[in-house]
Amino acid sequence: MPRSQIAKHPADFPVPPKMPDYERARADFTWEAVRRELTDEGCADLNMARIAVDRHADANAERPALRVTDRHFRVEDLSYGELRARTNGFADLLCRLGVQPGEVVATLLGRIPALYTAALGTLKNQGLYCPLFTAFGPEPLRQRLQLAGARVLVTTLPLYRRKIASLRKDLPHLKHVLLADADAGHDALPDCLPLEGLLAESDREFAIPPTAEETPALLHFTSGTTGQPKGAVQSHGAILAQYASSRLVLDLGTEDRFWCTADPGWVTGTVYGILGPLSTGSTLILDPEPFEVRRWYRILEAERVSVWYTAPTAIRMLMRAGSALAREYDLSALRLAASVGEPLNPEAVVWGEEALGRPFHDTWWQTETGAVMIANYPSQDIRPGSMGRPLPGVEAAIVHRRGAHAAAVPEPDTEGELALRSPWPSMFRAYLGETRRYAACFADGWYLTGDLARRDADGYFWFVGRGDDLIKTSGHLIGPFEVENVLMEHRGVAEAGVVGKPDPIAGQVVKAFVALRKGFDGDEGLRRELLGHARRRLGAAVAPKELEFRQSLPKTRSGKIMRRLLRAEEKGEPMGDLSSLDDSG
Ligand code: 6R9
Repeated sequence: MPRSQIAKHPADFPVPPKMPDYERARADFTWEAVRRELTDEGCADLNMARIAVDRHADANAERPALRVTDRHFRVEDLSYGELRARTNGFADLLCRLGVQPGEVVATLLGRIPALYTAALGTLKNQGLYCPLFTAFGPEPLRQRLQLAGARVLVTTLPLYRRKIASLRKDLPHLKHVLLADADAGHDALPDCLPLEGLLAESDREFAIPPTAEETPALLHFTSGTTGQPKGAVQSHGAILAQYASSRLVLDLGTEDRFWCTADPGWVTGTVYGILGPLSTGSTLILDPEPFEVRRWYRILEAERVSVWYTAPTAIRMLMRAGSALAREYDLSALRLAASVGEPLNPEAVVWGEEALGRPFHDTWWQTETGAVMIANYPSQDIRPGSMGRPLPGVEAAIVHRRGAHAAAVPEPDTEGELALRSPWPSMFRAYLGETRRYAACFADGWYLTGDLARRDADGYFWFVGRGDDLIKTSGHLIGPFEVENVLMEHRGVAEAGVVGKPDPIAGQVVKAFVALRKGFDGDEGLRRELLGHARRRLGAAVAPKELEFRQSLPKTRSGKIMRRLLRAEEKGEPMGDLSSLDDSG
C-alpha cells in the first residue's frame, strides 16, 4: 500500500482551514460545544429541520438554499426563507391529514424540490423520514414500505403508476400518496393527492414542537446478509455529528456551493444531500439528471461548485473519459473534492490532483453511523489509499471478536474488524422492530461495523474488505439474500447464490449462480428469462447483471450456500477442499 502523502496546499485556504492541527482538535473537541453552537441558550431543542433551515432563514431569508438545474442547464434558486415556508406548509399538511408524530413519511423521488420539502417538513412535524430509491423495482419497495408501516408516500405520477399502484392493496398502512407532479386542484388519480395544490392551501407558519435529542427522525433501510432489510433509525440529535462532519470533513460554510451527487434514496442523499450541508448554511446544487461526463464537468464549471462530494464509481468513469476532457473546463472554484461509499484507489486520488487540480479526499461511514466517522480532512495531508482518521469526538479501533466479546488490538498494522466506541450523536438507535439484531451489533462498548480494516502507526485506517457477503455495486449496498429470494420464485430454480463480482468501474457487479430443477435446461433462453424476471421484480439497480448455471452450489453441511466460495472463484482464487469446510463460513 503506498505510504506517500499528498500535501495540502496552504494557498487553497483563503479562509483558514477548520482544523489546522488534528491532534489538538481531537483533544479539545466536545459534543457539548457543538450542541451549544446549534441551540439557543437554555433551550435544548434539537429539531433537525429547524437547525438545517429555520436557523439560517431567520439570519438571512434571501440566501439561496437550493439551486436547481434543469436538463438545459437553466437554474432556479430557492432561498432559505422559501424553504422554511414550504417545509412549514408540508408539516401543516401532515397535521391536516392527521399524520401523527412518529409515523413514517416515505419519499420515492429524484432530486426535485418536493424531496427537500417532504424530508424537512416531515422532520418539523416529528415524523420519521424514510427515503426510497427510485431504481428499486416493486419487490424491494413493497418490502420496505411494509416494514416501515409507512403512512404517507410522496412520489411522482410516472413512478406511482410503474411501481406503486399494483402494490397498494398490500399496503394497508399507507393512507396517503402525494404526487409531486400533479397539477394543483386536479386529482390525477382517485387514490392520490396533488402535493403542490395542497401546499398552496397550507399555512406558511408552523410551530415546531420542542424536539428532544432522542426523538426518532430518520429511517434508512440497509441490507443484511440474511433476512429482511434492516431499518436503521437515527434521532434528531444526529444533526450534531452531521453538522460537525460537514464543517470538519467537507469544510462547508455559508459561502459554499456544495454538490453531493449521491442518490436521494440512500443515506448519503439524506445526510450530505440535505441535512449536513444545509445545517452549515451553504447552497446545495441539485441536478435531477443522470450521470453524464460532460454534463457533470459543465455543472462544476457553470455553478462554480466549491465543494464536491461524490463516489468512486463516478470518479472511475471520469477517469476513463480522460484528464484532457476535464481540463477543457474551468474548475477553479472547486476547492475540495471528496469521495465516499466504496474503496477509493490511490490512483483516483492522484488523478483528481492532475485532472481537476484537487485530490479526492476519501471518507468512510455507514447507514448505521449516520455521519462520516473516518476521513482525510481538507486541512491535513492525504494518505492516498487510506480512509483517513476518526472524526474528533469519535473513537475508532481495530478489534478482534471472541465469542460475545470484542477486544481492541493495540498493535498497528493488524487486520481486524473496524469498531467505533458507542455512542455518538448520529449512531443508529435501533433497527426498526428488531431488538436482537440491533444488540448483536455491539460488544464491550464497541459498535462493530462488519468491515475489515487496519490502522497504521500514525492512526490512519485502511480498508481491507467487508467481513460479510454484502455487495457494493456503484456505491449501493445490495443484500444477496433479497436477490436470491426473487430468483427462487421461478419454478425452474432449485438453488441460487448471489455474489459481487469484481468490476473495474462499478467496484462489484451482482452475479447469480443458479442450479436448476430436474427437467429444466440451462440454455440462453432460460438465462434471459431469469435475468428479465429479476429485473422486473427488483429493478435495474439490484438485479443481477450476470447469471451462470451450475449443476449444484457449494454448501455447508447444514445446507447453507457458501457465497464465499463462489466469490473466491470469481476472483480466480482456488476453491480449496470443500469437504474440510464447516458451517463457520
Ligand atoms: C455511506 C455509505 C456502508 C459500507 C461500509 C463499507 C463501504 C463506505 C467506504 C467504504 C471503503 C470507503 N464503504 N465508505 N469502503 N472505503 N471510504 O456508503 O453507507 O450504504 O450503509 O454502506 O460501504 O463497506 O460498511 P452504506
